[in-house]
Amino acid sequence: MYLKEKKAVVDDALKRYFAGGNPFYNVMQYSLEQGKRIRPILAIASYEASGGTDTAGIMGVACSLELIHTYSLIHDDLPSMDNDDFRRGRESSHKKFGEARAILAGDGLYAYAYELMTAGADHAPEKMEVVATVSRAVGPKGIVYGQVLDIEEHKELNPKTLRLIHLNKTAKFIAVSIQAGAIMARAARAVIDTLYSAGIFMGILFQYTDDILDMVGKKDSLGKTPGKDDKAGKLTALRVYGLDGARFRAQRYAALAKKRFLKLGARFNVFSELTDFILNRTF
Ligand code: GRG
Repeated sequence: MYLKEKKAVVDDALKRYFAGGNPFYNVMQYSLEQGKRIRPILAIASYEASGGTDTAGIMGVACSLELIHTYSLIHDDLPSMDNDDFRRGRESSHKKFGEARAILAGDGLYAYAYELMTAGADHAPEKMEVVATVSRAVGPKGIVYGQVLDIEEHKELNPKTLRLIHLNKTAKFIAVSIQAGAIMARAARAVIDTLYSAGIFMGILFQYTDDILDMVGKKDSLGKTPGKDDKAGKLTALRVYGLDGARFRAQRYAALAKKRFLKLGARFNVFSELTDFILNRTF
């Protein structure tokens, strides 16, 4: 219910940000449709749990996270990367519009994200901190590094390398999505720091369930092609720990995240529910 309600708010805001643009906005918007909106919802949840009352005022920051995430999915699907023709339940961007436009759609989303993140004269220091935090998590110390490791061939099933991939490809961005809301609400530094460490565990959990769903998920509910990681010989939690081992470790990461969220008090209870959602998700 919470997720459905917040997803509707994010979807409405995204529509507004893409209304009245030039025709290329439609190409970018195509790939934005159908996502779960986890990252903006995490930002809104932490903003509200941290006492923020102007949710409409931080929608640019929240939605910017979805734009960055979607850019990374478009580029990940390209023939030179994961080469997947199916994403979010429909043809991926390069399949629908051709490779050149897909690359540009990703570039456009990435740049437009920072326009949305910084729009307006209010909360300038907080926005500056969000820009610094998010760009660090999605650049060469985060997602880009995770993707570089991900496309390498890993003959050795090394748990340390697996953790490094999960941390950089997925967890840092999830953690800073949570932090972004708290920064915008001017939460205390200790709260922002605790949210980061809880978010890292939640993010690793997120990638564990992604790896598990690649093995046991269904194409229709996932909206992407299952079994691809295994076929491509990717270093996944399943290859390192097996299905039961990966499930066991996913539960452990969920418990580690929840322990930290609980420390923040009842206002943050929604994060325990979100952690359980991620643990039990089927899409
Ligand atoms: C191209 C620089 C660059 C990076 C690509 C996003 C990515 C890195 C790879 C895609 C594959 C993958 C497993 C990424 C980890 C993050 C992740 C689990 C993405 C899927 O996110 P969801 O489940 O997707 O939130 P929706 O479609 O619901 O938004």
